Amino acid sequence: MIILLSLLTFLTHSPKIKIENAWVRPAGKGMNSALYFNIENSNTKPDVLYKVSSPVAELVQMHKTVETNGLAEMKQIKSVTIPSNKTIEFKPGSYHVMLIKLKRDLNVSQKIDFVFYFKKAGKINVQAEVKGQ
Ligand SMILES: [Cu+2]
Repeated sequence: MIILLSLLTFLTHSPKIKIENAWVRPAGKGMNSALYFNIENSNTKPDVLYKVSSPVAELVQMHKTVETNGLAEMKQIKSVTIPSNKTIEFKPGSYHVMLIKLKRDLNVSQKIDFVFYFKKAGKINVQAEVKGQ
């Protein structure tokens, strides 16, 4: 019975891709902001995040901050591969999702909706909280 129940639990919620600790920097309308989170892939195969969308910004891009000659620079990236059984962190100074030209103010403690697009897992809805640093 216990084995059967565990199996059912495993089959019904096998969240292969989990997005956790999603947060957004507060910023005013017309400004830019950034979204940070962790992606955990508990699949046996890698998956690829290739797009993030949100109704709050005119443009949403994936970026990576890289250091060239001691200067931090942001580069747009087309996709991020999440290896099997690994967690990738989107955090300040590294990968982030750039929210360009906000359509509204993002105030602390508001919840903002995003859609993440993965090659294998498909669309995943994510809610991120606006947090002061
Ligand atoms: Cu950026």
